[in-house]
Amino acid sequence: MADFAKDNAASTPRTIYLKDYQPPAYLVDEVSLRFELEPATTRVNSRLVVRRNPGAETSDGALQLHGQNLELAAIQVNGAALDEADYQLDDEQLLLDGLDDGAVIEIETLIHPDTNTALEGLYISSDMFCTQCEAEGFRRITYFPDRPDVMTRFTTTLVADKARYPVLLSNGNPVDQGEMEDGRHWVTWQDPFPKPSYLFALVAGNLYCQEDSFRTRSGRNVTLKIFVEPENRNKCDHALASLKQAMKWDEDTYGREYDLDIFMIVAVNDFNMGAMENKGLNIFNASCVLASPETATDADYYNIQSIIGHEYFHNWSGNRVTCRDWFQLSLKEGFTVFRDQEFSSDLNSRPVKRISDVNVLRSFQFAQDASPMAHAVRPDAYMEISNFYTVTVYNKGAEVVRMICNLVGREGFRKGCDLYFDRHDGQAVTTDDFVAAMEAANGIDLTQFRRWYSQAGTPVIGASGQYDAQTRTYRLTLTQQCPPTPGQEHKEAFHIPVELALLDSSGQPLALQLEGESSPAGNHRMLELKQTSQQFEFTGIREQPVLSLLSGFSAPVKLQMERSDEELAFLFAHDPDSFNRWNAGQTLASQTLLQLIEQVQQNATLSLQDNFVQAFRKTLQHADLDHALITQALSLPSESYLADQCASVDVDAIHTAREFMRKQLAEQLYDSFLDVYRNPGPDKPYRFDAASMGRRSLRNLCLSYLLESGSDEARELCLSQLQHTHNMTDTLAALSSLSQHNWPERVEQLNRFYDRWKPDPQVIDKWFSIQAGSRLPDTLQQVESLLTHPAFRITNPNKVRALVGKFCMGNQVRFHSSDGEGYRFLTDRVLELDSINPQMAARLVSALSRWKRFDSERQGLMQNELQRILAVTGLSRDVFEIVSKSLD
Ligand code: 0A1
Ligand code: ZN
Repeated sequence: MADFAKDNAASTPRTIYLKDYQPPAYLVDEVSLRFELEPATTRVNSRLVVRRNPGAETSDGALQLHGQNLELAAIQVNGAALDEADYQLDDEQLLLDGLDDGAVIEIETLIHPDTNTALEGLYISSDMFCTQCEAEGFRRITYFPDRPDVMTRFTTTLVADKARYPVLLSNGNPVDQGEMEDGRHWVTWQDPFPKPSYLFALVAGNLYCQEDSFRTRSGRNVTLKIFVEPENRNKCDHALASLKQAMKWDEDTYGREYDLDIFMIVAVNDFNMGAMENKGLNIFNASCVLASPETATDADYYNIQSIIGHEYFHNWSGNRVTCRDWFQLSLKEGFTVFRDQEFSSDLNSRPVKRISDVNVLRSFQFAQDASPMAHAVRPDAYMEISNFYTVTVYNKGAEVVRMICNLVGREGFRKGCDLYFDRHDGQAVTTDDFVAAMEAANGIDLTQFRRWYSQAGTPVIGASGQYDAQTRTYRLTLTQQCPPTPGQEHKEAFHIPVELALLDSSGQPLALQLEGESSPAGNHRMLELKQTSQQFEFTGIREQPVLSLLSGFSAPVKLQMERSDEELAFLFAHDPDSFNRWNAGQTLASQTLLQLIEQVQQNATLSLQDNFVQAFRKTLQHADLDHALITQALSLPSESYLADQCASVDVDAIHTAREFMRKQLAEQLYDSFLDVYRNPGPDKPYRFDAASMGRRSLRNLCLSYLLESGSDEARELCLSQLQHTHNMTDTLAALSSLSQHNWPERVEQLNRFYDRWKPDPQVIDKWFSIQAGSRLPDTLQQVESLLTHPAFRITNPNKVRALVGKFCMGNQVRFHSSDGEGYRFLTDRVLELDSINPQMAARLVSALSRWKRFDSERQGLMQNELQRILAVTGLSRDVFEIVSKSLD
C-alpha cells in the first residue's frame, strides 16, 4: 500500500520553473481508452493519435509520456510491438524518440485501484470506482502527455461487473453500450470537446440517480443528473436547485451557456478537496453536495451552493479556456472563485458574503503571505504542484480579478471577459492573456497591475488626511510598501484601486471633487494608487470629514492608519458602506483586544471600557440592520487574526484576553442577548434563505454569549434548543457552544448526538470537529482517543480534516500548548499519513510553517518536529517541499 501512495523522493526533489516552460513536442488529437475495471487490477488500454506540434521549439523532440506507479504491459507504435530497447522508461516518464510526424501509439497498463490511498488517479471509495486527475493524476492511469496544454478528444469505454457496478460514467455523451456473457457490461462515452487529461473522469458503482433538466436560453434541453449512494437519495434537492441557479446565472451575467447535452455530478466519500470540474462529470466530496435540513447546517447549504456554482462555472473558466501550465493555475481558479463569490452575492446578501470572504483572506491568505510558503498568485517555481492549491492562488487570485473589475467597472469587465472567451475558446493560455483581453477590451494599460500576479506578499497602505477649514480642502496622503517574501527581497509598487468616501458628522457621504476637476462627481471614488506615496486633494469640503477608506475592501491590503476609538465607533455606527462599518467594529475590537493582551502580559487587572460595550449594545439592538450583519459585527476577531496583529504571538495571552472580552460582553449585555434570543423565536420549517439564515445566526450567536455568563438559565436554554430543534444549524450551534464548557451535560449531549447520527458520516465529521475545537484543557487527550474511535478512519480525508485538521489549524490555544504535545501529535499524524495520502499530510504539516512567529521555546519545539520529519527517508515530494521551505 505504502509503495503505491508514495513518491519516492530518495534525493531532493527537483524544482520546476516557469521560465523553463516549453511547448510539447507532440500533440494528441484523439485518445481512445478502455478500462476493464477490477478493484485489485484494472487493465487500461489506450490508443493515442499523435502529431508533431507545429508550435514546438524544435522539430525533432521526443514524445514524452508521463507515467507514475504504472505497470507497462505492452506498447505498440503504428501496429508494431516495441521492446525495451525502443523506448526510455523511468519511474516518471516514457520517452519515444525518432517517431514520424504522425503516429498511433497503443499502450496497455495495469493499475491497482484498491490500494490507491493517495486518492489521485483511479481509486475506490465506498465500493465505487472514481478518479481524480487534477493536477497530475492521469499519469497514474496510463502513459500520456499529462500537461494541460495538450488538449485531446477522448473516447472512453468502461467494462465492469454489471451487478456490482450498474452505473458506468465518463465525460461527454454515452454513445454505445452492451452486455457480455460473463456478467460484465460496458458503456462507451465520447467527449466532443478537446480537453487536457486533468479533466478526464470515470465513475463506476451502484448509484442512485436524481434527474432534472435545464433549458438553456437558446432553447437546448440539458439533462442534469446527480448520482449518490442509495442511502443519500433524499439529500440531492439543494444541489440540483443550486446547479440550475448557477446555469441561469452564468447565462444572465456572462452570457455563457452550457455546451453538452448532459451534466452529471457524483458524490464520493473519499476525496482530497471539495470538488472537481471534470468535463460534464463533476466529482464532489459528499460533504460539498449532500444536504437535508436535519443533517446540514446553513453554512453547509451556503457552501454547497457556492461550490456547485464554482465547479459549474469552470466549464467556461477552466475547461473551454484552460491553463497553459500549472503556474497559471490562478487563471482558472482566481477567476472562478471570483465568479462563485459574485454568484453567492447575487443570490444571498452581498455584504455578508464580502465580509466572510475578507475574513478568509485575512485569517489565512495574509498569514500565508507572511510565511515561508509565501508565493505569488502566479508562482514561478514549485516542487509539487499539489502544494499550490492555496488560498493565495484561489482567494488572492480572486481578489486580483476583483481589482480589475474595480478598475474597469462592471461593463468593462464583461467586455473583457467576452473578448477573453472569444479569443481563447479551446486554448490553453496564461494569466497574461487574461489581462491582455481586459486591456484590449477597455483600452487601458495594466502593465504595472501585472505585478499582482508576480509579486508575493501583502502590501501595507498608510493613510493620513489633513483638513484645511479655510480652503475647504482635504488632502489625503496614501503610501504603500510590501514586506519581503522568500526570494523577493525588494518589491516594486503595486497598482492599487482604493475606494473611498468622506463622511460628514451625521455619517452622510460628501460630494467629491478632486483638485483639477470642474465639478463634484458622485460621493465615492475609486482612487488609483500607483506610486509609493501619492497625494489626493479634495476641494469644496465643507466640514472636517471622517474618512471611509477601502470601501468593500477594494484591494487585498493591510491598512495602517491612526484611528481613535471614537472615530471607529462613529464609523461602526454610521458608515454607509456595510463592509467598512463592520470593519470599523473589527478594528475597534482588535485595538481593544491588543490592549487587553498587553494587560494580560503585564499581569494587570483586566478591564473593558464602557464605550466599547455600549457600541456593541447599540449594534445588537439596531432595528434596521440585517440580522446576519449584526452577527458578523458582534463576532470578535479570531485568535489567529489577532496573532497576525502581534509582533510575536503569545497564544495564551491572546486566548485569555479574548475570553475575558467575551465574558464581559456576556455579562454586561446579558439582558439584550436574552431579548434577541427569545424574539423572534425559533422558526420552522427550515428554509434556506438569507433572512432565515440571518435570524438563526444571530440567535445562535446570542446563545453562545449567554453561555459565557455561566448562568443556569443560559444552560437550560441551550439544552432546550438541543432537545427541540429539528434543523442541524440550531442543533450544532447549541452543541458546539456547550462543548466549550466543562459541564456534566456536555458529555451526555455529545454521546446522545453520536447515537442519533452514527449512520451519517457527514454528521459524524461535525461531531469530531466540535470536540477537536473545544477550548477545554484536555482537548488533545480527547482528540488522541478519538483517533481510535470506530467512526474514525485515517484514510478518509474528511475525517482527518474534521479531527486532526480542526485541532491543529482551528484550535490555536490547544495546538500551541507550551509543552509541545500538540506539535508532537501533529508530527506523528503527518508521518503516519505521508505514506497513505501525501496531499493530506502536506496540508497538515503547514500548521508548523510559521514557527518563527512564536516565542523561543515554541520555536524550538516546532523546529524540532520539522526536523524530525525531514530526517525520515522516502518522504513524499509534497511533505518534503513544505517542511524544507519552512526550515529554510
Ligand atoms: N479544480 C478543483 C480543485 C481540485 C484540485 C485538485 C484536486 O486534487 C488534487 C481536486 C480538486 C476546484 O477548483 O474545484
Ligand atoms: Zn476551481
